Amino acid sequence: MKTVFSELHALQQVDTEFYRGKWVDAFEIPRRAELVLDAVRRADLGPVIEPEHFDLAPVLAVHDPAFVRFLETIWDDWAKEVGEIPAYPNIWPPRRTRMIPTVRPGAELGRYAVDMSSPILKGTWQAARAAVDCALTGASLIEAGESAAFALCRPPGHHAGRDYFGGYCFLNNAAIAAQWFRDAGADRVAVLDVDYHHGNGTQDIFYDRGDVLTVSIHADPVQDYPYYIGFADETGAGEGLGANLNLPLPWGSDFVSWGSAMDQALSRIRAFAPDRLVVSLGVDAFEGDPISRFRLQGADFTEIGRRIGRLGLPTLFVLEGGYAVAAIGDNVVNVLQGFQAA
Ligand code: OKP
Ligand code: ZN
Repeated sequence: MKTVFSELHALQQVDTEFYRGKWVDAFEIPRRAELVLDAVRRADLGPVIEPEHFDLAPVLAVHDPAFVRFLETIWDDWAKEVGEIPAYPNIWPPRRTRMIPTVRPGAELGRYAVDMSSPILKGTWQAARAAVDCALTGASLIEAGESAAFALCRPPGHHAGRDYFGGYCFLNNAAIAAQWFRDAGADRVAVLDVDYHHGNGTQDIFYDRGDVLTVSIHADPVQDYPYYIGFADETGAGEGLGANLNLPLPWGSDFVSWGSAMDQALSRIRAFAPDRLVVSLGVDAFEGDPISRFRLQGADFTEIGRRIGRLGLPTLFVLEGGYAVAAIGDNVVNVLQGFQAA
């Protein structure tokens, strides 16, 4: 299968992040993408191609226009007022706040950010757009007849909602691709999120829709990020009732429990009978991940790929998290090779 990759990911680069009350070495670093790319090349998975450039229409098909405009312009506004340093929120609107228009950059940041993990830099918009281009180029390969593609996206996307960003994510690459499949003629699309963290942004975007099934296997939000969403009783709303499946698991889960959650996920997807599958491929369920607490082994990722492959669906893999830099490449490639061997 082809891998779609853009060097522009490196424009999103910080040395530190605020973690448990301290500034520590950043986890979401450019090296992650470089190591995944190296592993793809070493494994001879297939050609690595540059993305085509897409206009904003597919982004605006899932994200709020004012939010998109904010992402596009906030760096300039911030840099003018504060200087060329990473833009972080330090104030948030409390509950019951009237969402009147905000003007000053600090107010804008708090309005759209859900946490402090995703600073806006000079190149953030360009990097986020390039990640979307990778996802959409992968989707268009599938539309052109390929059975699968790998969008090596960075920054990741699954925590970005209709009008918010956070968790290292700015634009929701997987959701944008899923909607693009719909607009290209697919009647039903499923998104399977295997990242350790709940795909809250993707859930948010499709929550009231019955045409896009969202399924996520993740750490129990009682214990881990994103804390406020991702519970099993969130099953969708309105037309989307029954089209969201959350499978939270406790810290320490290994592939015995993870694998049986996956079987539930897969049988739901089979019953939904989608025309296309988007996989939010985070590999931070790995035992050695520095910010996660599941216990998947390298070989388990091969089995994940194999089970996804047995669905027999045209499948777009979109990279999300995974922070054990020594293993991230192998874990991602294991999924893709498992898929191909299915
Ligand atoms: C992004 B992705 C946990 C701190 C979490 C943000 C995590 C974002 C993960 N104590 N900080 O889903 O891998
Ligand atoms: Zn994650």
